[in-house]
Amino acid sequence: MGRVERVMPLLCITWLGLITGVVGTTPPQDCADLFAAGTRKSGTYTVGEPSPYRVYCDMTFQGGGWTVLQRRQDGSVDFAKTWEEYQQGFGDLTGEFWLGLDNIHTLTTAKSNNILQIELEDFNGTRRYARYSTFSVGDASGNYVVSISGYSGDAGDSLTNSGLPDINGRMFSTIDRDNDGNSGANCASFLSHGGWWYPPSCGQSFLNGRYDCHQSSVNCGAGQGVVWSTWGGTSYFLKKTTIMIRPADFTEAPNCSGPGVVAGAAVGCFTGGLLVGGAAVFLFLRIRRAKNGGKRDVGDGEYENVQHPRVASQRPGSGSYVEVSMETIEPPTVRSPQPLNDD
Ligand SMILES: [Ca+2]
Repeated sequence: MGRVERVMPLLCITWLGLITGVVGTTPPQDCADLFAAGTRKSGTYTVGEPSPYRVYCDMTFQGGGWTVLQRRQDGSVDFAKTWEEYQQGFGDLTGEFWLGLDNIHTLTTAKSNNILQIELEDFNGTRRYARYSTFSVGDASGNYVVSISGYSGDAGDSLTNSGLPDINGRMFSTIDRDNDGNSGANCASFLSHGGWWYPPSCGQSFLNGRYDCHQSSVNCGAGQGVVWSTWGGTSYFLKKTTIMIRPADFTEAPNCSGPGVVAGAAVGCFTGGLLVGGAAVFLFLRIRRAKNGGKRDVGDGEYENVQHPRVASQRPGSGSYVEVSMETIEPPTVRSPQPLNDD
């Protein structure tokens, strides 16, 4: 058996084993893991180990793999919720929702670092965004302290402006749990009614604020609605918000890990192995035949000519052949010396 024939099956088995081990047995921790495993359709999926939970994955936005933490779009869900509700999450994953602080903590600590992407849209249909290069949320025992930095975007930085508005290092607060840095009030109940990481000034961003503030019939004060103050100020109420994360080291996976692709690759690998193996066997036999003067080994140290006129007409060599070719070649006759005629 040729070297290639021996190596190809080993390569195939190793490759398939790696794919099966990495993709088939590792539970997805977030939407990026699902993307790496071949999922390309946006929607709700189960992630998490050892306690699974449902998330919404955006698999098309800027390369996909995004796990959505929050969405506002039509005011169908009231965000004036309690501490416990913000811990556990609320709303509809296919509509408006808050994923929940415990899940956000799990998500943001499962990977070494995550990018935070905030997509905003006003009532004119204009879109802007803010991106932060680091983002994580602590656990319940520390009131879900947020670590955030590295702004870029075109909506302005309403989260980590230096000074009082900076939410980095702040605990989470709700209408019934005042962990904010403002000693005179509870920012959540005083302003937006939504849960958030409020700094001492109560901040510049209220993405969980009251949704109905944009209506002229509703009397809202500054900072009470859905606000990103570096875009239009604290009374410019927005229509849509999406908060999502993705691991910082996320790279768009090559199309070689999906279940269908794995099956295709396995078939391709098997077919390729057959082709290479067949070619090697063919070459091997050709070389052996050439070495045996074009004759096929029929065992017991005997050879027979193949059915090929050029080979069959070759001059017979010395040795014991069983000639079954197109022409039977007689061994050279040795003329016996003629007896001398004594006559
Ligand atoms: Ca307070």
